[in-house]
Amino acid sequence: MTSTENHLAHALRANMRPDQPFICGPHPLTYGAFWQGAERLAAALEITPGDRVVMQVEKSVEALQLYLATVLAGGILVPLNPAYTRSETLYFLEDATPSVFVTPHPEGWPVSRATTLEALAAAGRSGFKPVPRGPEDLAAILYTSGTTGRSKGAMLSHRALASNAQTLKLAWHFTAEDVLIHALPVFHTHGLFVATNIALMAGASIEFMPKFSVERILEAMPTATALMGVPTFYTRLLKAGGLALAATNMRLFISGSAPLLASTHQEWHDRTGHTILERYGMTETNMNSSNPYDGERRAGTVGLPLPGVELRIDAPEGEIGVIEVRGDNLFSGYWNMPEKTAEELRPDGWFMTGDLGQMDADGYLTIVGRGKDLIISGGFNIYPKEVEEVMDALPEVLESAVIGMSDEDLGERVVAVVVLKSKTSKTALIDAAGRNLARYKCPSDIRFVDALPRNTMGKVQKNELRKRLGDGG
Ligand code: MCA
Ligand code: AMP
Repeated sequence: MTSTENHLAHALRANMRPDQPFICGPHPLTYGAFWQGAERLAAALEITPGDRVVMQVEKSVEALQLYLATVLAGGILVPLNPAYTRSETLYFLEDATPSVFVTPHPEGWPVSRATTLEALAAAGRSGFKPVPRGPEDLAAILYTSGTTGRSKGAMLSHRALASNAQTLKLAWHFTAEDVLIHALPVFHTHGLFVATNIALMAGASIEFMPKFSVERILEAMPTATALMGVPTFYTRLLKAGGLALAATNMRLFISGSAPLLASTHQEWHDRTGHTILERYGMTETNMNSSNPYDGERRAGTVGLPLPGVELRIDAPEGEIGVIEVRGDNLFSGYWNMPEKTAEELRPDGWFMTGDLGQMDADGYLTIVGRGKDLIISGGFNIYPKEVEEVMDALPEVLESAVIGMSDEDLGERVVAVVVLKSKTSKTALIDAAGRNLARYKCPSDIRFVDALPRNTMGKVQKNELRKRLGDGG
């Protein structure tokens, strides 16, 4: 490619055939029509290269087109979960300072331009020429919560996104013959980049679902080839009748974003005859490791480093340590946070993930825990610190500690352990927290205690709390 091209758009369009269906199902759309729609939106954005476009909309094909429109126009996409409260959204708007904020409710935001997706589509024009962008230019900023409670914007370049999609397309054998069931949200790496970029790059089709539904996935499977999901997808599908028959002609089931229990892996194999392929990634790194397509897919492991990705454990051979990653897949730093970037991304290119891992003699990586205080509920990440700050600000609360407790459906669920200043009820506290926190971050349960267990340094002992509350620890 030459420098006159748009690096990511060029890579994603390399295999596209205009007449091939990109979206299949009840509202089909060809590749040609899909990209034309993206070009029309790109014209309507009226941005200059490097401008941020914040997208906070429900999942739709048009949302995917807005992602690509931003890329084509040389902008930087900032996707946000529509479940965020106003105060959460304001933080992102103030940090990202977008030129355009796309939202169904454009009134009353402190931004230069807020508009709906429908208004943008109506203002679209054909004949837009992609803006040239090189590999190191940014294509997206994805916010990922921080252990300090402040979300960090991971800056993702055209190079990082294009190279990871290419690696995964090859590693997982995606071709134009594939039909991928897309039931993930599109404001995270998993649904936006892993699923969408691979399908585009392979010229494959997508069975597009606005949200996860066991029934719709079972209906789609007989004419589809692949599914990408978080472990909750698989545990919920395992509860359904007719799974084995529906899955007969599928070629690939991929799981990631949270640990897949070895028992789920085994049960899936027993019920369907298929072996789930588990992989490991992060917003900052895209995908790092994957179980092999052809070789042994080992339950409880996240497989081998992907081609072009270096993985190492910061510990003596075979022991548990922090997982470090280096490669073209990596982000370019945290937006507006040079100190944070310097702490986690070293000048020699190694990024410290904060995940604790162990590598066996064959090179298979197992994630054994997290060095960072993080809860993963149904594939959504929740940083306890952020929830604790909201709980502690409530007038009835003296102090709180937020922990993840095992949950059969979501893997982990958020529980707040609270020391009260004055009398109140669990539901009143949960409702009050919900005014400032997206629902998925709100505690599903509150446990009242007289004091929080602390070590000699004064740090709350969360493992001890989990044990006391009957969750192993
Ligand atoms: C929904 N709710 C949740 C969650 N999802 N609560 C806790 N944890 C969750 N994950 C709450 C809602 O706020 C709502 O609460 C109620 O459950 C019903 O909401 P609904 O949307 O109908 O729920 P659902 O359809 O059952 O959703 C469960 C889900 C979904 C399908 C597991 O959470 C999901 O799609 N998760 C995937 C997340 C994902 O893509 N993660 C990738 C990020 P109320 O009733 O109180 O209003 S990680 C990533 O990208 C990295 C790089 C990687 O490696 O992939
Ligand atoms: P995110 O905030 O979306 O970037 O979440 C990334 C985190 O999800 C990683 O740092 C891991 O802790 C976790 N994760 C992703 N994939 C897996 C997996 N297959 N097994 C266990 N944890 C995972």
